[in-house]
Amino acid sequence: MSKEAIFQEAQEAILKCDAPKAVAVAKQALAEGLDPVEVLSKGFSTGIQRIGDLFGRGEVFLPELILSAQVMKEATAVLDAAMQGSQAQKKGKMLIATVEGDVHDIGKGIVVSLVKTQGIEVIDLGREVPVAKIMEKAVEYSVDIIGTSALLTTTITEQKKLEDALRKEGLRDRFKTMVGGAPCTQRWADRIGADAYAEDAAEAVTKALKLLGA
Ligand code: B1M
Repeated sequence: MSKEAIFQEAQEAILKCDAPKAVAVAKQALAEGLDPVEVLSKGFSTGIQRIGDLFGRGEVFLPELILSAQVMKEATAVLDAAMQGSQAQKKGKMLIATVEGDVHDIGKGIVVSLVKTQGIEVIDLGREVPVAKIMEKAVEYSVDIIGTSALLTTTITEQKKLEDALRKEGLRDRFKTMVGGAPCTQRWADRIGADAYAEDAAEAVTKALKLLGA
C-alpha cells in the first residue's frame, strides 16, 4: 500500500472510531518501514483534528469524540513502542503535564514519546495537574524543563498561573518552561514569560534540546 493510502486509512479509522482497523494500519505502517512520527502527524492526528472540526460544527457529538480519542490512543501506543527503540544517552530531564481542568492528553502523549526518543528523560504527570503539584514535582525530580500542555481557551490561563507562581516562590530561574497545545502561540508564550513555545511534537523536541543547550 502507498504511504498516502496508509495515511488515508489511518484518518478513516479515527473518523469511523474503528480501533481494530487503527491498530492494524499502525502495524502495517511499521511493517512497511514508514516513519512512526509521519504516520501519527499525517494520518492519525489529521483524523482526530477532522473529528474535532466536525464536533465544532455540531456534526458529530461528544460520545463519538470520546471514542475517536480512545482509538487514537490505541494507535499511538503501537507507534510509540516503535519510536522508543533507539534511546540515546540522557541529555536532561523534562517534566510534562496537561494543566488543571484539562483532560486532553493525546498531544502531550505524542510530545512525551518524541522527546524521549532524543535522550531526554521525561517525568509525565498526566492530565488535570494543578500548578502546585507541577512545582512540587519539578523540585522533587530536579528537572531542567517544565512543559505544560493546554487545549482549552479556558485552561491556558494555568500556564500563566505557573509562571507567576514560579516567580513568586523564587523558582523561576531554576527551570526553563515550555508551553504547547492548540490555543497556545508564540505570542502567548512571550506574554506570560515562558522560555519556549512549540507548535507540535517535532518542534517540542527541537526547542527542548535548545533549552538544554544540547
Ligand atoms: Co475536546 N475540545 N473537549 N476532547 N477536543 C477540543 C480542544 C476543541 C477545539 C473541539 C472543538 O470544539 N472543535 C474544543 C475546545 C474549544 C476551546 O477551548 N476554544 C474542545 C472541547 C470544547 C471539549 C469539551 C469542553 C467538550 C464537552 O465536554 N462539551 C471537553 C473538555 C473536557 C476537559 O478538558 N475538561 C472535551 C473533551 C474531549 C475528549 C475527552 C472527548 C477528547 C480528549 C481525549 C484525550 O485527550 N484523552 C477530546 C478531543 C480528542 C478533542 C480534539 C478533537 C482533538 C485534540 C487532540 O487530541 N488533537 C480537539 C479539536 C482539535 O484539536 N482540533 C478538541 C490531536 C493532537 C495530536 O494535537 O493536542 O493539539 P494537540 O497536540 C499537538 C500540539 O498542540 C502540540 O504537540 C502535539 C502533537 O503534535 N502540543 C505541545 C501539545 N501539547 C504540547 C506541549 C508542549 C509542546 C507542544 O510542550 C510542553
